[in-house]
Amino acid sequence: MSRKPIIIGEALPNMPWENRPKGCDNVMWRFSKNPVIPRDLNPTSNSIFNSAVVPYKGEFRGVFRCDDTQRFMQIHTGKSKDGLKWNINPERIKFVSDNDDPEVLRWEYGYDPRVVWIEDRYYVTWCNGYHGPTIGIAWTLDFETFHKMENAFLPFNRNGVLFPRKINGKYAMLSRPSDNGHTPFGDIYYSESPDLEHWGHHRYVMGPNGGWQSTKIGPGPIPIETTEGWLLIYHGVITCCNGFCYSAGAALLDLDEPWKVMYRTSPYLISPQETYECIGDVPNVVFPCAALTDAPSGRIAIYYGAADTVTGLAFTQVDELLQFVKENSRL
Ligand code: BMA
Repeated sequence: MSRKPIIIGEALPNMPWENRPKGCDNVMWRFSKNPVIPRDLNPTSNSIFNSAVVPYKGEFRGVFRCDDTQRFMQIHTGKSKDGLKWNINPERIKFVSDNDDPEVLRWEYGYDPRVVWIEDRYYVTWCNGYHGPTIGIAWTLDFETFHKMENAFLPFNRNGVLFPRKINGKYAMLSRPSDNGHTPFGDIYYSESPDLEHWGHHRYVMGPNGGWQSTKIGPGPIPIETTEGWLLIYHGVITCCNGFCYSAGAALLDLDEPWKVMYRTSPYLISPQETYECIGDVPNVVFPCAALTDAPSGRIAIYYGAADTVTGLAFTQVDELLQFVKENSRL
């Protein structure tokens, strides 16, 4: 069946994919061989989750959240031919700085990376420890040398997610201002920058919205450009007797003014239900950080952290997802 192209992007025919299983009518479905990355892929890892994957020269590269067996939070680079079998460097990324500034190179911890190609290089953003969590940025061409740049914001902030192109001539980023702990609140904001160093023109995008997204929300993978707007997959948290529970939904943002939300899902798209999502170091967490897309077929593959322990894959089809977001929206 040929589909109308909706994703504005490249073809990626070799991306991981599995058709929706028979008898399943969910708009998003899981990979049958989840978890795709086990917690102990590296002997030095306690857990590998909340990680980012991108296409690279016909293969795949990624930046992975690997908490080590001291339970220190680190980010590691990894490579894969098929996006499924990964070779993750057992050593954390050791950054260089273009002007050798020790303050820029200072390292406390890093977690929840996102990776995006903008114009001529890959950029990594992550939650970077600098007297509290804030948004770190680095660039790389080869996933071997990573050039650390200035932090985007003051602490405390998490979930910095760059858009894949400039918007109105400026780099653009979503983020989620937070506190220094487990943050019982959280709204998504939009910021822009002429140079990826100086950020301003902050705009409110959206906040908690009841049910699975009643405590806090945060942006997930790099927004996907579609003919109908930016497709943003995001996480939402509800506080239960047992603590936080993380699910994921989607929103459609205006292409030119992405702080304007046109639709957002009232039901979740995926919530912790499989054993590997419900049992782990932090039970009941699905936390998407990356999406691969194939524009001609409209396929989307989402990498998500499960129970802060392993990495899973889920799939959806852009036309069906957009229809679901519109038909099940509550702003
Ligand atoms: C958030 C972040 C995520 C984590 C989630 C659930 O605050 O630390 O890395 O997946 O909590 O523990």
